Amino acid sequence: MSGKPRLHYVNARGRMEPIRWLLAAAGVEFEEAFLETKDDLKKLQTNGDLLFQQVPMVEIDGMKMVQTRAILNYIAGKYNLYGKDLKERALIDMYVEGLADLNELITSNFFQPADKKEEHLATVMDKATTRYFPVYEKVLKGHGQDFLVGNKLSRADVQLLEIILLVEESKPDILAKFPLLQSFKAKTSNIPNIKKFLQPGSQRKLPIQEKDIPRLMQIFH
Ligand SMILES: N[C@@H](CCC(=O)N[C@@H](CS)C(=O)NCC(=O)O)C(=O)O
Repeated sequence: MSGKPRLHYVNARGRMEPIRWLLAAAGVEFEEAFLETKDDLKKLQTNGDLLFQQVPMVEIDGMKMVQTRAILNYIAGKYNLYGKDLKERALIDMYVEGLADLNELITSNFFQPADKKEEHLATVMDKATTRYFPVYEKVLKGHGQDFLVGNKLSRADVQLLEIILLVEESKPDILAKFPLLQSFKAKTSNIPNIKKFLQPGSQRKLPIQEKDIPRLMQIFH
Protein backbone atom coordinates (compact mmCIF):
# COMPACT_ATOMS: atom_id res chain seq x y z
CA MET A 1 0.00 0.00 0.00
CA SER A 2 1.35 3.39 -0.97
CA GLY A 3 -0.78 5.28 1.56
CA LYS A 4 -2.34 7.24 -1.28
CA PRO A 5 -6.13 7.16 -1.65
CA ARG A 6 -7.12 4.55 -4.24
CA LEU A 7 -10.10 5.36 -6.45
CA HIS A 8 -12.23 2.58 -7.93
CA TYR A 9 -14.35 3.64 -10.89
CA VAL A 10 -14.39 3.54 -14.68
CA ASN A 11 -11.88 5.56 -16.68
CA ALA A 12 -14.39 8.36 -17.26
CA ARG A 13 -15.73 11.39 -15.43
CA GLY A 14 -19.06 10.24 -14.01
CA ARG A 15 -19.61 10.42 -10.28
CA MET A 16 -15.89 10.13 -9.53
CA GLU A 17 -14.87 13.36 -11.26
CA PRO A 18 -15.70 15.77 -8.40
CA ILE A 19 -13.72 13.49 -6.08
CA ARG A 20 -10.71 13.65 -8.40
CA TRP A 21 -11.07 17.44 -8.51
CA LEU A 22 -11.25 17.81 -4.75
CA LEU A 23 -8.24 15.60 -4.08
CA ALA A 24 -6.26 17.41 -6.75
CA ALA A 25 -7.20 20.82 -5.34
CA ALA A 26 -6.13 19.64 -1.89
CA GLY A 27 -2.78 18.60 -3.38
CA VAL A 28 -3.37 14.93 -2.56
CA GLU A 29 -1.85 12.34 -4.88
CA PHE A 30 -4.14 9.42 -5.64
CA GLU A 31 -4.14 6.11 -7.48
CA GLU A 32 -6.89 4.85 -9.75
CA ALA A 33 -8.07 1.29 -10.33
CA PHE A 34 -10.24 1.38 -13.44
CA LEU A 35 -13.13 -1.02 -13.94
CA GLU A 36 -12.80 -2.27 -17.52
CA THR A 37 -15.53 -4.92 -17.54
CA LYS A 38 -18.65 -5.94 -15.67
CA ASP A 39 -16.58 -8.72 -14.10
CA ASP A 40 -14.31 -6.12 -12.49
CA LEU A 41 -17.38 -4.60 -10.84
CA LYS A 42 -18.68 -8.05 -9.86
CA LYS A 43 -15.35 -8.86 -8.23
CA LEU A 44 -15.59 -5.83 -5.95
CA GLN A 45 -19.22 -6.68 -5.21
CA THR A 46 -18.48 -10.32 -4.35
CA ASN A 47 -15.49 -9.38 -2.19
CA GLY A 48 -17.81 -7.27 -0.05
CA ASP A 49 -15.88 -4.10 -0.94
CA LEU A 50 -18.96 -2.07 -1.87
CA LEU A 51 -21.44 -1.26 0.88
CA PHE A 52 -24.30 -0.73 -1.59
CA GLN A 53 -22.77 -2.76 -4.46
CA GLN A 54 -21.96 0.48 -6.27
CA VAL A 55 -19.01 2.65 -7.18
CA PRO A 56 -17.46 5.23 -6.74
CA MET A 57 -15.45 3.56 -3.99
CA VAL A 58 -12.41 5.19 -2.45
CA GLU A 59 -9.93 3.43 -0.21
CA ILE A 60 -8.76 6.08 2.21
CA ASP A 61 -7.44 6.02 5.79
CA GLY A 62 -8.21 2.31 6.17
CA MET A 63 -11.82 2.71 4.96
CA LYS A 64 -13.55 1.59 1.80
CA MET A 65 -15.77 4.61 1.33
CA VAL A 66 -18.78 4.67 -0.97
CA GLN A 67 -21.50 7.24 -1.69
CA THR A 68 -20.12 10.19 -3.61
CA ARG A 69 -21.37 12.86 -1.21
CA ALA A 70 -20.00 11.05 1.85
CA ILE A 71 -16.61 10.73 0.16
CA LEU A 72 -16.58 14.41 -0.80
CA ASN A 73 -17.60 15.44 2.72
CA TYR A 74 -14.78 13.40 4.22
CA ILE A 75 -12.12 14.75 1.88
CA ALA A 76 -13.37 18.32 2.29
CA GLY A 77 -13.32 18.00 6.09
CA LYS A 78 -9.95 16.30 6.19
CA TYR A 79 -8.23 18.85 3.96
CA ASN A 80 -9.82 21.94 5.46
CA LEU A 81 -12.01 22.80 2.50
CA TYR A 82 -15.28 22.76 4.41
CA GLY A 83 -15.51 26.13 6.16
CA LYS A 84 -14.46 27.17 9.66
CA ASP A 85 -17.78 26.63 11.44
CA LEU A 86 -21.25 25.14 11.02
CA LYS A 87 -22.66 28.23 9.34
CA GLU A 88 -19.92 28.35 6.73
CA ARG A 89 -20.45 24.66 6.21
CA ALA A 90 -24.19 25.23 5.73
CA LEU A 91 -23.47 27.81 3.02
CA ILE A 92 -20.98 25.51 1.35
CA ASP A 93 -23.51 22.66 1.41
CA MET A 94 -26.20 24.82 -0.21
CA TYR A 95 -23.84 26.05 -2.95
CA VAL A 96 -22.57 22.56 -3.63
CA GLU A 97 -26.05 21.02 -3.78
CA GLY A 98 -27.07 23.63 -6.37
CA LEU A 99 -24.02 22.65 -8.41
CA ALA A 100 -24.93 18.97 -8.06
CA ASP A 101 -28.43 19.71 -9.39
CA LEU A 102 -26.99 21.57 -12.38
CA ASN A 103 -24.50 18.75 -12.98
CA GLU A 104 -27.36 16.24 -12.97
CA LEU A 105 -29.26 18.27 -15.56
CA ILE A 106 -26.19 18.37 -17.80
CA THR A 107 -25.53 14.66 -17.43
CA SER A 108 -29.15 13.82 -18.21
CA ASN A 109 -28.55 15.18 -21.72
CA PHE A 110 -26.75 11.95 -22.59
CA PHE A 111 -29.88 9.96 -21.97
CA GLN A 112 -32.18 12.04 -24.14
CA PRO A 113 -33.36 10.58 -27.44
CA ALA A 114 -31.22 11.83 -30.36
CA ASP A 115 -33.98 14.06 -31.74
CA LYS A 116 -34.51 15.77 -28.36
CA LYS A 117 -30.89 16.36 -27.30
CA GLU A 118 -30.45 19.82 -28.80
CA GLU A 119 -33.66 21.17 -27.35
CA HIS A 120 -32.89 19.63 -23.95
CA LEU A 121 -29.38 21.10 -23.93
CA ALA A 122 -30.77 24.55 -24.72
CA THR A 123 -33.14 24.24 -21.75
CA VAL A 124 -30.27 23.19 -19.47
CA MET A 125 -28.10 26.11 -20.62
CA ASP A 126 -31.02 28.44 -20.00
CA LYS A 127 -31.34 27.09 -16.45
CA ALA A 128 -27.58 27.53 -15.94
CA THR A 129 -27.87 31.17 -17.07
CA THR A 130 -31.06 32.13 -15.29
CA ARG A 131 -31.17 29.99 -12.16
CA TYR A 132 -27.73 28.74 -11.14
CA PHE A 133 -24.91 31.07 -12.25
CA PRO A 134 -26.72 34.25 -11.05
CA VAL A 135 -26.64 32.81 -7.52
CA TYR A 136 -22.84 32.47 -7.48
CA GLU A 137 -22.36 35.84 -9.19
CA LYS A 138 -24.54 37.45 -6.49
CA VAL A 139 -22.64 35.73 -3.67
CA LEU A 140 -19.31 36.98 -5.01
CA LYS A 141 -20.73 40.48 -5.46
CA GLY A 142 -22.33 40.50 -2.02
CA HIS A 143 -19.13 40.07 -0.05
CA GLY A 144 -16.65 41.46 -2.57
CA GLN A 145 -14.30 38.51 -2.19
CA ASP A 146 -12.94 36.10 -4.75
CA PHE A 147 -14.04 32.93 -2.98
CA LEU A 148 -17.59 31.85 -2.26
CA VAL A 149 -17.26 31.38 1.49
CA GLY A 150 -14.94 32.87 4.06
CA ASN A 151 -12.37 34.44 1.68
CA LYS A 152 -10.54 31.14 1.52
CA LEU A 153 -10.70 28.28 -0.96
CA SER A 154 -13.41 25.73 -0.10
CA ARG A 155 -14.91 22.72 -1.82
CA ALA A 156 -17.66 25.02 -3.10
CA ASP A 157 -15.09 26.94 -5.17
CA VAL A 158 -13.52 23.77 -6.50
CA GLN A 159 -16.89 22.35 -7.50
CA LEU A 160 -18.04 25.66 -9.02
CA LEU A 161 -14.95 25.84 -11.22
CA GLU A 162 -15.49 22.23 -12.31
CA ILE A 163 -19.07 23.03 -13.35
CA ILE A 164 -18.15 26.30 -15.09
CA LEU A 165 -15.65 24.43 -17.26
CA LEU A 166 -18.18 21.65 -17.88
CA VAL A 167 -20.87 24.09 -19.01
CA GLU A 168 -18.38 25.97 -21.19
CA GLU A 169 -17.73 22.77 -23.11
CA SER A 170 -21.31 23.07 -24.42
CA LYS A 171 -21.61 26.85 -24.40
CA PRO A 172 -18.25 28.66 -24.44
CA ASP A 173 -19.78 32.13 -23.86
CA ILE A 174 -21.87 31.09 -20.84
CA LEU A 175 -20.02 33.53 -18.54
CA ALA A 176 -20.51 36.52 -20.86
CA LYS A 177 -22.97 38.17 -18.51
CA PHE A 178 -21.18 37.17 -15.29
CA PRO A 179 -18.07 39.35 -14.82
CA LEU A 180 -17.38 38.17 -11.28
CA LEU A 181 -17.57 34.53 -12.31
CA GLN A 182 -15.09 35.33 -15.08
CA SER A 183 -12.56 36.66 -12.57
CA PHE A 184 -13.40 33.80 -10.18
CA LYS A 185 -12.59 31.35 -12.98
CA ALA A 186 -9.32 33.11 -13.83
CA LYS A 187 -8.21 33.23 -10.21
CA THR A 188 -9.15 29.70 -9.17
CA SER A 189 -7.74 28.17 -12.37
CA ASN A 190 -4.42 29.68 -11.38
CA ILE A 191 -4.17 28.15 -7.92
CA PRO A 192 -1.10 25.92 -8.31
CA ASN A 193 -2.75 22.54 -7.47
CA ILE A 194 -5.72 23.33 -9.69
CA LYS A 195 -3.55 24.70 -12.48
CA LYS A 196 -1.63 21.43 -12.46
CA PHE A 197 -4.86 19.40 -12.62
CA LEU A 198 -5.98 21.44 -15.63
CA GLN A 199 -2.82 20.57 -17.59
CA PRO A 200 -3.08 17.85 -20.25
CA GLY A 201 -1.92 14.48 -18.92
CA SER A 202 -3.34 14.99 -15.40
CA GLN A 203 -5.87 12.59 -13.87
CA ARG A 204 -8.70 14.88 -14.94
CA LYS A 205 -10.92 13.03 -17.39
CA LEU A 206 -11.98 14.20 -20.84
CA PRO A 207 -15.67 14.68 -21.67
CA ILE A 208 -17.57 11.43 -22.14
CA GLN A 209 -18.14 10.82 -25.85
CA GLU A 210 -21.21 9.16 -27.37
CA LYS A 211 -18.97 6.29 -28.43
CA ASP A 212 -18.00 5.59 -24.76
CA ILE A 213 -21.59 5.07 -23.66
CA PRO A 214 -22.03 1.41 -24.76
CA ARG A 215 -18.78 0.51 -22.94
CA LEU A 216 -19.96 2.19 -19.74
CA MET A 217 -23.49 0.73 -20.03
CA GLN A 218 -21.98 -2.73 -20.39
CA ILE A 219 -20.21 -2.32 -17.05
CA PHE A 220 -23.02 -0.73 -15.06
CA HIS A 221 -26.21 -2.32 -16.48
N1 LIG B 1 -25.70 7.32 -4.51
C1 LIG B 1 -24.57 6.65 -5.07
C2 LIG B 1 -24.94 6.15 -6.46
C3 LIG B 1 -23.81 5.33 -7.07
C4 LIG B 1 -24.14 4.77 -8.43
O1 LIG B 1 -25.27 4.90 -8.96
N2 LIG B 1 -23.13 4.13 -9.04
C5 LIG B 1 -23.27 3.48 -10.31
C6 LIG B 1 -22.14 3.89 -11.24
S1 LIG B 1 -22.10 5.63 -11.53
C7 LIG B 1 -23.14 1.98 -10.10
O2 LIG B 1 -22.28 1.53 -9.37
N3 LIG B 1 -23.98 1.19 -10.77
C8 LIG B 1 -23.95 -0.25 -10.66
C9 LIG B 1 -25.09 -0.80 -9.87
O3 LIG B 1 -25.91 -0.03 -9.35
O4 LIG B 1 -25.16 -2.02 -9.78
C10 LIG B 1 -23.37 7.60 -5.11
O5 LIG B 1 -23.58 8.82 -5.22
O6 LIG B 1 -22.23 7.15 -4.99
